[in-house]
Amino acid sequence: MPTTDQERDHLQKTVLALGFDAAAWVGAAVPARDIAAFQTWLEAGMHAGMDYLPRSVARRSDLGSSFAGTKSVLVLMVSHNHAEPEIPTGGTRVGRVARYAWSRDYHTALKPFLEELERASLALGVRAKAYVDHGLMLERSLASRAGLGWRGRSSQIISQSLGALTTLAVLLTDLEPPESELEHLDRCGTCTACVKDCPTNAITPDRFVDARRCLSYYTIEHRGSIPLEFRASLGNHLFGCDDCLDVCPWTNHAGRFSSLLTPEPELAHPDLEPFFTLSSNHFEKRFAGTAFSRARRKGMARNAALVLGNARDSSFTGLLELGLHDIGAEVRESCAWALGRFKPEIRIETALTRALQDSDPNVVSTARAALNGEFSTL
Ligand code: B12
Repeated sequence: MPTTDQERDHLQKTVLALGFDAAAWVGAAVPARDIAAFQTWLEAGMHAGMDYLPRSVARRSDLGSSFAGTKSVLVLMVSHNHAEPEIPTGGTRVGRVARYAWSRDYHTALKPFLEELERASLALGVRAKAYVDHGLMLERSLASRAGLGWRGRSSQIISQSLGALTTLAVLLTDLEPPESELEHLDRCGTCTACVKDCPTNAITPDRFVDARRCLSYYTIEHRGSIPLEFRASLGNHLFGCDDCLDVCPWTNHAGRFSSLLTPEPELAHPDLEPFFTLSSNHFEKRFAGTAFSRARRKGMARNAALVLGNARDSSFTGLLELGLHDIGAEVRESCAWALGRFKPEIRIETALTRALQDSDPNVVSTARAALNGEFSTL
């Protein structure tokens, strides 16, 4: 009969053999400190419009509610610190995409490997269930207590060897937990690079990210228009934001690792035009299994409009004029804002004047402000 130590060791080796970049064990008990931190964040309203989060406190505080009988967790880490794929030729490719989204959606890409791990557990007589993000748990709390890294000022788990650009997954098991926990030492020191580099000052002094100010939140999770105050700071961020992770010195120290995720040029440097021209159905088909499907067609077109407005290249105005006829009010409104960033030309003024007849009052007020030159100096 193998001992629990041997079983844990075997599964940890299986994970690395499958291609994950790091893995470590931790007990299933969630510390009161971390539940309290989560609640403080929620009570301050920092979850913005992610209403599913406050509803999940009880589930996140007890791993047994996700998988009955959980005693220990194998926390897995995968690097997405990939080399940048080449920009494909043709199209309008001026938007920046967060690196985790350069590959097929990690939720689906990692699934077969996680299923293999579940089978390997079963073969040992260990009951186990794997999750990546979908399980309701405080994944960063598990990762730092497992010793995979520390929670940096950006609130991201930073690994000394892999850096800050990583994805987490977990395997919940009924194996006895390791006797001691070795929470990783904080190695941020006096560095505040991420705090200073955040384009919207979303990182608070007590190491929370306020989603109400975070570009990652706005470009991925938020529905409807993006608040005016963040649009110029959005720059060329089309989907997600890695600014606080790119600037982290530990990212620069990290080597490139074997990865289960493969970047694709068309995801790293997408053509923005299809976001305006595809129907929602065609968008869903074309981008199925990618992270973009989370923002949906309207969210991607909204983000693209703001990126084009910030780029201020007159060859993009045709797409923005097209977007003024979009079925999504947030897309039309964002296009009106974006056109207001350009030098006033007759064609743009005519298009914006027509938008004054829009059925949506936000589109009308943004078109009016654009015609008044309110966005040209931002
Ligand atoms: C909601 C969410 C978001 C929100 C809010 C982000 C945030 N910082 O809270 C938004 C949409 C903004 C977001 C953005 C991103 N996200 Co996100 N997100 C999540 C999600 C679903 C929940 C996070 C959460 O509970 N936040 C609430 C805060 C309070 O919790 P926390 O930061 O995790 O901290 C807990 C513990 O670390 C612990 N703790 C331990 N020590 C200490 C010390 C102190 C002082 C405190 C306060 C707490 C604390 O207590 C906290 C509460 O339990 C997780 C997946 C999951 N199920 O956990 C992914 C997750 C955190 N995201 C992830 C990623 C990759 C990103 C992005 C990089 C994507 C991108 N490129 O655009 C950005 C990074 C932005 C950033 N700097 O955080 C990864 C992080 C991997 C890693 N290595 O850390 C996760 C784990 C998903 C995954 N499975 O890989 N995300």
